[in-house]
Amino acid sequence: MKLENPHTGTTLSLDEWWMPFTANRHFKAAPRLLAKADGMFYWTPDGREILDGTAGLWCVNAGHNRKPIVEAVARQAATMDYAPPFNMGHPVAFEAATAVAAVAPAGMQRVFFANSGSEAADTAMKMAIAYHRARGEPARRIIIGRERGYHGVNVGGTMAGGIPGNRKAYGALMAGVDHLRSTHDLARNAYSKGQPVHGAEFADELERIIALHDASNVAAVIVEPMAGSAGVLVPPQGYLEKLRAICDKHGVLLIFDEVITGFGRLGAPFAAHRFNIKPDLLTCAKAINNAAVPLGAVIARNEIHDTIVNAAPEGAIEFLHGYTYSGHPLACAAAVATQKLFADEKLFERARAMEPHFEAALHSLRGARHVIDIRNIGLVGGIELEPRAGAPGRRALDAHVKCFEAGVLVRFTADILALSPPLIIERAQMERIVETIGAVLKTLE
Ligand code: PXG
Repeated sequence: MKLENPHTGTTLSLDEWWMPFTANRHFKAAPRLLAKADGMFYWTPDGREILDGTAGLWCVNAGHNRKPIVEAVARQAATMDYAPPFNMGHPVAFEAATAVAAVAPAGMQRVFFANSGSEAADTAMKMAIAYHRARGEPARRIIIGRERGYHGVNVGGTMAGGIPGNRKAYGALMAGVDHLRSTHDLARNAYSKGQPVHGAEFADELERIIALHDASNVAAVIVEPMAGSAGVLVPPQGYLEKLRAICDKHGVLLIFDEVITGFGRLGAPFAAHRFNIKPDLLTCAKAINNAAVPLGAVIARNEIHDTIVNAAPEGAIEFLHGYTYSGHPLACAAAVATQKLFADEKLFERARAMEPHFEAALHSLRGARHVIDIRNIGLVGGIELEPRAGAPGRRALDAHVKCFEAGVLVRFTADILALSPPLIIERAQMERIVETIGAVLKTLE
C-alpha cells in the first residue's frame, strides 16, 4: 500500500516513527491514519469519514478544529512564538491561568503549567512533598496511588500508577509508594448507571496503609476520581468521601488526577464539582485547551501555594521546578480561547443534559454478544467484553479495528471499549456509535 500525506503529496515511510503505546508491527502492517478533522469527525487520507467516539484521546472536548481556537493559536504564533517563563512572564500565560482558575473549585486558584498530564502528575507529587517540607514535616514523602490508576509515564506517575504492564519493566524507579486496591467490582456492580452502589468500604484500607507507613511519612494520596485509562471505573457512592475524610484525619494531601475528568467530561467543570469533594491538588491536561497544543497544569489550593512560597526567603525561587515550555504562548492562547468557547456554548452543562441519552444508548447494548458489563457517567462509557480464551485484549482490539473500518473511532484497554465523545455530540451520533458497536460485536469471534 502506498501511503502519502494528502495535503502535500509526500510519500510516507513508516519505519522511522517509533510509535507510542502502539503495537508497532501490527499497526505498520495495516496502518490506520487520520489526516483531517472537523467537529465530530475525522477523515482518513483517502477521504473516509470517521465519527469520533473518543474526542481524540479523551481530549478534544469542544470538537475538532474549532475556529476560535485555531485563530487564537495562529494569531499568537504570528505575534510571539515563545517567551521564557523563568523569572520572566508574558500576558497570555497569566490570562490562561486566570481562565482555568475561574472554573476550578473555590479556594483552588493557583495554576502551575506543565506540558502534559504526565508532567502534571509528577509536578503535583513534588508539590505535595515540598508543601510538607515547607510546613516542617520533611519526612512526609510517601505517595499512595491505586491499582489500575494511570498518572502518565514519567517516573512519579509510573510508580504511583497501578497498571502492572506499565510498571513491570522498571522496578522501583521511585522509593516510597504504596497502593490502594482498585474500586472495580464486577460481581456486585455490573451494569451500574452512574456511581455504583457497592464499594465505599474499599477506601477503608487507606487507614491500614497509612498506619503501616505511619502518617508522619505519608505525603499524599493520588487517584483519578473516575479511572479512565484502565477501563472507566466510576467511584462507588461514598468512596471519595471516605478517602477525603481519612486524608484529613492524618494530614495527608489528596490529589485528584483530572486529566480525563477535567473540563466537562462528567457534566461539570471538574469531577471535584460533580462528586462534591475538594482535593488539595488537582492535575489536568488534555481538554484544558482542547488538545490544540500540548498543555498540562496543576491547580493548587491557595494555601498550599502560599505555604511553599512564604517559606522561602525574599528573592529566592520558592519551588525549584518548571519546564522550558511551562506556559507556552501557543498552548496558553489555545487555553484562553477554549475556556471561552466552553462558557459561550455552555458545553459542561450540555454534557450533563446529554448524559441520560448517552446512558440509554450505551445500556441498549446489554445482552449484546460478548458484553459482560456496561458502565457510564457524564459523557464517558465503558463496555466490558468477555476476554477471548488465551488471548486477553484481542477481542477488544478486533472490535476497535472493525469499528474503525465501519467509520467509528472507539478506544479499548484490555477487553474494555471506552467511549468519550466530544461534548458537542448529537443524539443521532450517539445512536450511530452504539449501533456500529452492536453490529461489530455480532461479527466477532
Ligand atoms: N493522568 C490521566 C488520568 C490520564 O488519563 C495522563 C495522566 C497522562 O497524560 P499525558 O498527557 O502525559 O499522556 C493521562 C493520559 C487511554 C489513554 O487509552 C489515556 C491517556 C493516555 C494514553 C491513553 O485511555 N491518558
